[in-house]
Amino acid sequence: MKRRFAASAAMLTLIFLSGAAMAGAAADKPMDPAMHGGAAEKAGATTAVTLPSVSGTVTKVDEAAGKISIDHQAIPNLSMDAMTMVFKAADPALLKAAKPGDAVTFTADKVNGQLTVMTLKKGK
Ligand SMILES: [Cu+2]
Repeated sequence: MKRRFAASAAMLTLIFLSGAAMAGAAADKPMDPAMHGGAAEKAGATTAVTLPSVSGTVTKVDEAAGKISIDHQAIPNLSMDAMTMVFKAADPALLKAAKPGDAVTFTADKVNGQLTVMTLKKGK
């Protein structure tokens, strides 16, 4: 009887150890969110590249609000005709390179319901 108990205890210890090892392996899996982030970044970059370039003239820059007004040509991806309007800047750094009167080429998209300038460069 005593021997049997010792054997069972050893078995239980083994089961416990392998169980712990498996739990450790399982815990490693959720440690991979970097893979998801990488995929999302790639998808975002692809979207930006496929947006049509639009010509326009900057009429106003509001760096504090992160907004820019552009007298723009038609924007096909937004089904928008030529007009002067305010856009949000996807990156506030975009506004540092722009001032009223500048001829610019930009891309725009709807982000969280807001019309947003995604890229902006000087010249037509
Ligand atoms: Cu517009």
